Amino acid sequence: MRQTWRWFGPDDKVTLSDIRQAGAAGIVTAVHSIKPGDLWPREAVAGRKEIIEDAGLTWDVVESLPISEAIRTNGPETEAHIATWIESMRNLAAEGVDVICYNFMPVLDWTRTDLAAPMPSGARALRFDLIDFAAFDLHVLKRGGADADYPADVLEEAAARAAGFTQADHDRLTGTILAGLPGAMEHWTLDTFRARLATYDGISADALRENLARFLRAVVPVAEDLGVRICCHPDDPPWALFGLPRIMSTEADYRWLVDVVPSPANGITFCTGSLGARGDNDLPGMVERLGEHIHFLHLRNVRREENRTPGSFHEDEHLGGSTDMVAVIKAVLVEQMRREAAGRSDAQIPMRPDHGQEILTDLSQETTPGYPAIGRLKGLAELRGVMTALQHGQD
Ligand code: DNO
Repeated sequence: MRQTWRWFGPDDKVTLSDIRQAGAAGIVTAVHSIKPGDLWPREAVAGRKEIIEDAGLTWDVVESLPISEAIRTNGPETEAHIATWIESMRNLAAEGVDVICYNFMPVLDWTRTDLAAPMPSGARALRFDLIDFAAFDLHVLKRGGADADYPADVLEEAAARAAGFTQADHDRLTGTILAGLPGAMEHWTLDTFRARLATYDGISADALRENLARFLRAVVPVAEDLGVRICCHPDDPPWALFGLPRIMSTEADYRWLVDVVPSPANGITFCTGSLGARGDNDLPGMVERLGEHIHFLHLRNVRREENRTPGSFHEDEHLGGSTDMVAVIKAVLVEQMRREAAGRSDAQIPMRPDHGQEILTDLSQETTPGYPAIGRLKGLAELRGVMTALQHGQD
């Protein structure tokens, strides 16, 4: 596996030098200042690449080249935005950046209810609490029809919790859910968020799937010509939120993705943290069955706090949590051997330690939620240890 690290650009408090010291060889980044739908000019890509290479690293993966809401909803600007996305992809390919991650989550990217949940060790972790989330949806946002989306016991607990909410609780939850996380394309207020939700009225999961298929039919043939591999990130968490359709949550969803436009260019960002929040996703099995399509790996572990979907979970240590990380890594190594035997040039799959708990000096430093230096360094070191041990004596 190629060890990479997500870097948020020159303003990131975790520097390229820090990243080299952590032992990563590759960088995962984006030109974050350009908004979805706009072009990534070749000079912007080249400039970013130069900074990375000057630090002795390589730019291995784009995360993310964002998909505009117009493309997701098949709005009037769809065709123009798809054409621009393809142009940006050409500019990336011209600079030698050939793995591009994207996602197809409507409105919100990843979602948590707590950015600093205390762990017994003293660490702090990201957490999704289903009751807080439902309390927000039902009693703060007051979304029409929301009560049909939760079982009776969740409705009851959420009502009790919301009854005890102070204004500060409202504000904290609103900030965390609607504006707290990197990757979010826009920062919402309750009103702007309600208006955006309404743009999905009448867009079923099937309609959203068709919008993704339209995008793929246009993009994948060009990607294939350019030697670029695009890879869709799963929904996080992997189920419908706020009544919005979500279509990249399960093995069946990914099977659909790779079959709808079959091509070596059309693949998967396999995020163990996102997919692992569902107990019915068999992660090592998914790597075995879908492995040839995996172009990028996010390795992270969540601890499911209850045995239901949707449910509460928190981000555990990389080798802790509910997912058998060693089994996942073993399955990836088998896939890499298959690729080597087949002579594939992408035998080494880029991986990054995804997220990390805040520990040690992270606790006194303001970093991007989920992306502290030391927690990720520890995650990468543990994952590297597993890879090294499993490969020992095999070369
Ligand atoms: C969170 C991330 C997401 C992800 C994008 C991919 O840490 O995994 O923001 O980068 O959804 O497009």
